[in-house]
Amino acid sequence: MSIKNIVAGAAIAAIGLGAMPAYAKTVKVTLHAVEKNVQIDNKGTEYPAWTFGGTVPGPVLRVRQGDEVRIRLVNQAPMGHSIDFHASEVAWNDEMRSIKPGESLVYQFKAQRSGAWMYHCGTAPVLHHIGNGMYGLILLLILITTALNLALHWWDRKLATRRRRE
Ligand SMILES: [Cu+2]
Repeated sequence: MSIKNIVAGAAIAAIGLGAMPAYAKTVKVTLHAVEKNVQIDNKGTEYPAWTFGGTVPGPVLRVRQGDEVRIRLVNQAPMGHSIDFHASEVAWNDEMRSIKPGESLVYQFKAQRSGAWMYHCGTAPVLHHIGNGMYGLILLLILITTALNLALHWWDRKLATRRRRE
């Protein structure tokens, strides 16, 4: 990594920190449970996946310690689904219960335990739902790791731009 990249990353992180709103906030995300064919190799092979938001894994969610997290799950699939957030401290079989096709439910918790946590569909059989694609990552960040996260986000975007040009 060159000095130019390090300086650019630090500058972007500093700008990001300066632009942050008040420390704790409410984070609202809507995820759609959908069945979708996803490509699983570079030859165009597709697999009929069960997804959060049409991708496997689901989207990376970034919240900060102290935030109130409200995830609205909209079930557009033909079977029951749910979300189990390992970052939360609520009962998976109550607040994170399964919902039927066509239903929606808000999963809500206060982000208190920093770390990188898995989220996944918790509907039985759980391993079948995870294995078919219903899992993702939620980053629960304390302030110092937020700066690191911004730098990583900048790096991700830079790599994505490079891939598009290739
Ligand atoms: Cu599921």
